[in-house]
Amino acid sequence: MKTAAPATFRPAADHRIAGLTVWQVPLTAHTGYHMASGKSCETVESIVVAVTTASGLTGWGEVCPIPHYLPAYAGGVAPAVEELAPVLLGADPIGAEGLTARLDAWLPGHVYVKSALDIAFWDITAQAAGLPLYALLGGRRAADLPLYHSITCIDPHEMARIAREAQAEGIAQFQAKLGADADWQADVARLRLVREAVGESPLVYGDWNCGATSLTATRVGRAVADLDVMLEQPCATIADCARVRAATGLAMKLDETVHDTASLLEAHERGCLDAVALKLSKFGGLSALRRARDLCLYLGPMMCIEDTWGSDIATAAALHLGAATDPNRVLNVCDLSGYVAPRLAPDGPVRRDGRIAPPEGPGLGVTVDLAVLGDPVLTLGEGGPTA
Ligand code: 0XW
Ligand code: MG
Repeated sequence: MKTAAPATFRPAADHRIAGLTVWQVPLTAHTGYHMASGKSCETVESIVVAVTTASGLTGWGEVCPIPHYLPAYAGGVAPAVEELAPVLLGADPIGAEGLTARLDAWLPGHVYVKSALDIAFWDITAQAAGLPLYALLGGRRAADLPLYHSITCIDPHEMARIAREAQAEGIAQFQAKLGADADWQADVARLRLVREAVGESPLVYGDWNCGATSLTATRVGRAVADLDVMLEQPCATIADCARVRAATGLAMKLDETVHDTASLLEAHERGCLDAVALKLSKFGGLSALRRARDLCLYLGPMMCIEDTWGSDIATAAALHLGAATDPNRVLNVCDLSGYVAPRLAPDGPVRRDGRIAPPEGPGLGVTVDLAVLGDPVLTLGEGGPTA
């Protein structure tokens, strides 16, 4: 019997990449934001990428590296996009993962650059499907998501005041930055006063951003071992963080040192992965973060789904993945766009009663304000949207 040849599927539109545009936008924090080892994000450069298709779609991406924080810097994005142009122009972004894999083959590493591009590919894919991005990342699992509030490392009493203020707005998770003044007893006071300020039920944790030795972190941890607090990334290696966890008995969240499958597995094996920060630009975009999310569902840590810093595009991308993740396993998300000005998309989501929801339109669902972006630093192919 003769069977008919399978019909070749032809997409209704040509979604190949026709143009790329890159902007650099300074974001200024509403209040000072100090971390250990002199790191701060008063004003940092965010890189915005628009990927336009022959079919007329525009996919948006954003990466905002904090200086001295991770192996990433804002000035590296535009040259890397230019280096990747031969692979990008004319390529099919639909499905995102395939094209991001081709970028990895052409230019290994540079995951923070790929993060912005990969987010834009997902935005295009979901717009082409006419669906909000969360629908392609597993489907909506929660109406909205719990936020944490990050508290700059300053005078302990001031930090307690900020915690109370955020709590009055509905926040129930508090990240106290530690170690900025290299005074371990001040860090003890920070954890005690914030814990006391918000009462028994909320989650309180102290984040050293790699800035402590295992000795200092252990002294602080043992001095507050009577409290219900979690420690975040005290030291610069997973091994040292594991020693602090074992010596203090306090739950541990890892952030900077966990950025791929191997580091997730190592942290899990060393027993110091009670919680984890899954940041888009640390792993390499939504494709990589979706895989990390799935591995974490198996390994067991509670997940903070966010990015390093940024405005509405990075925030929306993380919220879509957060909303498509088992809510029992989402520790929290971050409204990065609420910490900084300007807003890239005035219609982007905002915190309400300590919670936030992803945008509802097709794709990322944010309307980027071109006037805020200024002049592009790079235009390739047919370029992109103009004001
Ligand atoms: C990356 N940060 C400095 C900004 C977010 O608010 C959280 C924080 C961290 O290191 O966890
Ligand atoms: Mg952290």
